[in-house]
Amino acid sequence: MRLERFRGRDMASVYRDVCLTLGDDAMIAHSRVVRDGRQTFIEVVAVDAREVARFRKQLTPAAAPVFAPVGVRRDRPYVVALVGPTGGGKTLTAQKLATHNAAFGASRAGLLALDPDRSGTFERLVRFADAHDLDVEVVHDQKSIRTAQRRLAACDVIIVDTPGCAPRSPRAAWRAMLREIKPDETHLVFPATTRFDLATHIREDARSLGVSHALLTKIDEVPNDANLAMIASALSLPARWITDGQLAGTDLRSAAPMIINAFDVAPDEQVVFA
Ligand SMILES: Nc1nc2c(ncn2[C@@H]2O[C@H](COP(=O)(O)OP(=O)(O)OP(=O)(O)O)[C@@H](O)[C@H]2O)c(=O)[nH]1
Ligand SMILES: [Mg+2]
Repeated sequence: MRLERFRGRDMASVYRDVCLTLGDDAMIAHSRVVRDGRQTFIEVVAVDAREVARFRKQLTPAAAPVFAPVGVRRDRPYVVALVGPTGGGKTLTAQKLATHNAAFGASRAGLLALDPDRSGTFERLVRFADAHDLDVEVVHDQKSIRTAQRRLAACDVIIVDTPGCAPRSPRAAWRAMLREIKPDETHLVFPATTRFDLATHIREDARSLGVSHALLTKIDEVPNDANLAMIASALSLPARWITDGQLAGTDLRSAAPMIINAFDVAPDEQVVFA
């Protein structure tokens, strides 16, 4: 979804520009008063209303935690992979998805971690899996993937956790491992605390990983909904879940109501100093 930024001396003139460019029913995602030295001006970020409508349609059906008709056995587990920037919440979200009712209900979930660097960062995940009686595999190279998949074959769903992905290290070995796994869904795990203008950049990088969904984390850490709405629109990907806390057992929710609500209350006034 294309976000456009408008600036002017007063709200009336900025709004006129918005309507001329995006039409009368343009939606204002964000507005603020900017003080630059002695000058004060109004800045508005707006979106074409038709684009918002399209975006909402994309959100609502995708939000239902449906991955296969209940009770129908697939010939192989459904695979959901989590990728995204370092420290974004992938591992904690993997734990939540494996255990939270809002994710896969009573289905049997298994965990698969890709760790070609033998970083040991997935020990927490393994301890969590052991404590919750979940199947877990940590693979260090491509040739071990098949074996891990065989061991997890009795699961209904496999959640794949990956190392933090910095946009400038595209050749990381786990990317080839992920391609080999061919996930059914790949969620870009993206903290809502990130500046929204980085979202498009990170999404571009994630495109090569075949990202199909956005999964916004750390919603509990953002003071208002404007950034959430803007990140969601900048990523412009279907979303099933969001996370809003550090407790694996509780802090996972359906994305659609949160994000739609964020759009509805997004326009907020704030004063910043340029
Ligand atoms: N407040 C809050 N903290 C979260 C949320 N999700 C994750 N965190 C915290 O964010 C930090 C990083 O979480 P991880 O799950 O380790 O992130 P990661 O993406 O796996 O990190 P790397 O594997 O190092 O890239 C931890 O302190 C988590 O508790 C959330 O929804 N809300
Ligand atoms: Mg991790």
